[in-house]
Amino acid sequence: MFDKILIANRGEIALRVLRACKELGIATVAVHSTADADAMHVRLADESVCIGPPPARDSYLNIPALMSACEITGADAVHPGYGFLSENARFADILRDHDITFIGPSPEHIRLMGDKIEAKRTAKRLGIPVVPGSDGAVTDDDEAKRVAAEVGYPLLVKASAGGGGRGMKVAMTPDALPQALSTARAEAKAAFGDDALYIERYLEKPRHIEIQIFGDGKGAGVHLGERDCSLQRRHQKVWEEATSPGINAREREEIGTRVAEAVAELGYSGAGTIEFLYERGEFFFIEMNTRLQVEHPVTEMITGIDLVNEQIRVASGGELSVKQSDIVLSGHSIECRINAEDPQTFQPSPGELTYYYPPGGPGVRVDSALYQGYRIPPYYDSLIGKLIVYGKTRNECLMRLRRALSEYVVDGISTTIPLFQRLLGEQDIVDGQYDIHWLERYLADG
Ligand code: MV4
Repeated sequence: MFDKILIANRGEIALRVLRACKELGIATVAVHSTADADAMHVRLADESVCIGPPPARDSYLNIPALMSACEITGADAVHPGYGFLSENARFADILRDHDITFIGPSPEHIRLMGDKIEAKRTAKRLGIPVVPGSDGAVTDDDEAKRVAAEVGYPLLVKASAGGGGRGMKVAMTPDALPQALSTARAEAKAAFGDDALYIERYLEKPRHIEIQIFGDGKGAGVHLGERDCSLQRRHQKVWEEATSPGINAREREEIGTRVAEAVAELGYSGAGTIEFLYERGEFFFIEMNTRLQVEHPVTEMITGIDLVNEQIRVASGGELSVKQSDIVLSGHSIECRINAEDPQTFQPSPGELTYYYPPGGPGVRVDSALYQGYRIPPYYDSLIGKLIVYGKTRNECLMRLRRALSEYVVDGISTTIPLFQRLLGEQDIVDGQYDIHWLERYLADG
């Protein structure tokens, strides 16, 4: 097992990782920018190192500064959290070259899944259903036209280096294809320095369902059920739940088994998420994420498994604590992302927390690094906490969520708490009847 882990992140996820380390008896190193000197993850860590000025590219994304922090503290492993360097294969390479363990999959698996065309080809080879579309990259407009005619319209042009909604263009009809291709190609070139594109049939009203997986890197693979992340705005998830109210036990078992077999076959190590679009009883692979995700707690709540503890065990060469038959999904969990934003306009709202009172009681978990008097800096993303509730049934979960939101007091800044109170008054939400466009339609209609 590791002696000392450096946590290359900030905010609630740095604290989440720190908690797992403490429970394992592993010493912790926090890193922080000058803007985060007063942050909770710094206060609670055994040691801390300032790694640069506020902009993330100069601090949390600054690989030389992080390597120096490892060197001076003698950390033997790095946990990247999510975002920042969590899916940076070069960072994983450099750590490997310095005999420091990256708590995550191999750089090869990160690289493979970062290339969306290669990821899709791999998924297909492993027997995972994919969205019908081009077989790999489309290199010129004539080829694109031929493929498009077979795939059918509407279709979507995607950037191989994209992901998370970046570099996508819809073409509703053949007339719109040339424009979609040239815009997508120019944007991909500018944003990623890679203009490889591929084509997929456009699914019009799917749900976004992702499956949590784990591999031990030695041929074992398990799944921990799915999360429904359809409620999002501008590709930012807002509300996530496990299990999905949109699929049944047979569908869950079937896709889960398929995915776990693929993970084993791939020799994947650590936590990962396989993302699907789900429409009319069918799953279609879109991407794989090779990191711990923001919404991992809902899976922890319904499985009783500590995902960060498992990541650390596996990265240190241990085995998973569970086999597939030990994993039982029980009850229901919902996560609301609490952002420091105006709940109507979504404008960021940094500033000082003049009063802070988080909810508690049965089935309530708050993952945040907030405390009364803390000043939320303006430099980073606006996620300041996650309210996670658990219930034996979805209905109990909704009742608890309503209750927990009514207790939650955050003064001095605006938060998205009122948005969740509004959502709980909507029949579609109560019924679990929503797709990936539901929230944006709701917000547009006032
Ligand atoms: C799609 C799609 C419809 N059809 N692919 C957006 C994020 C990226 N991970 C994939 N995305 C989509 N891919 C096909 N073939 C619709 C989306 C999409 C979406 C997906 C998940 C959650 C929210 C979304 C919002 C808009 C579009």
